[in-house]
Amino acid sequence: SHLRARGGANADIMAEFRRRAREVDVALDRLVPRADVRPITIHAAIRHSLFAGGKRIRPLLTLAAGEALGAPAQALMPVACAMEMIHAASLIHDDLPAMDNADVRRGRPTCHREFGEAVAILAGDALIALAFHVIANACDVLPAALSSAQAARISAELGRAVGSVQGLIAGQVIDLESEGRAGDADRVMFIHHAKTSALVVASTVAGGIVAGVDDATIAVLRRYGERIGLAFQIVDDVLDASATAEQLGKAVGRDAAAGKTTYPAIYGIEASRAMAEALVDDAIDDVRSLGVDGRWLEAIAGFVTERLS
Ligand code: GRG
Repeated sequence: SHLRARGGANADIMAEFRRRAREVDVALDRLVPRADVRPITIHAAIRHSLFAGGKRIRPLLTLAAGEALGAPAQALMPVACAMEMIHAASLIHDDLPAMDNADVRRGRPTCHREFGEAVAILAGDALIALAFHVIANACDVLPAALSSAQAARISAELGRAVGSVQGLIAGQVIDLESEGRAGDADRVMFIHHAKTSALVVASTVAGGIVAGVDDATIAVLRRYGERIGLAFQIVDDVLDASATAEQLGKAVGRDAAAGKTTYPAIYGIEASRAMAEALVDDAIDDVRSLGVDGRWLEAIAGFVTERLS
């Protein structure tokens, strides 16, 4: 497809993603308490969820943006890891009985199924705190690679992505309040923006902040992140609706998705798919407008719609 030609994920790139994801795993392993340190339960719970086979998209975005723009590697990796810690915390809490009440995530028992609800809540809390610790600590131990002003800006971005009126938590609340109801286009857009794009944007922008780029470049990274974050969520919805449509033997995805607050429910499967592809194309144009070697940012954008083909 045209996406493939424009930087979609080929086998080499996928192998490189996996290699970089393993580097993130090694760094994360050093940044969280060991599983044999007391109290063992909480550290085992943190590790259970942090090392459960996540794709590491958010830290990869930080690395890709930072490297394209010349950020020092020692400062980039801890900042990238902080993004994954917040992501892991959000998934632990999302799975809790009070929210999605999920028993399984990534083919394994959810944190609370394995360690109990209290420990799962605390594991999420600890990961949120550790994320901000890791950013502050990076500038404390590596002031030449990350200034206190840069650490403050990254913390401000990340804190906003989680707690602001357009952050993860606000998105989750609107999503919970929408359950079982058909939402309008604005509501779907808001939920996707807040639940997915906010942290994708923060992860991408953080790479730019570590690189010390100007505000105009940060704005391009922000737009890129918003586009691929939204595309990512639309692709998820499309795959969901397509699977349901297939099960029901229905040709029209809109029926399969009816009554849900998703893109396919509102626009149908084909139009949703086209929207995701257009968003990815525009995100790739954003990267090209930076005038640097942005091949990894382009590849990650291509990867978002790869699952559709
Ligand atoms: C504790 C930070 C925090 C937030 C609390 C629970 C909650 C508020 C928000 C939930 C937000 C949520 C579940 C967003 C969905 C994010 C999303 C797109 C998950 C799937 O991401 P992938 O595909 O997952 O990157 P992997 O498994 O690859 O890591």
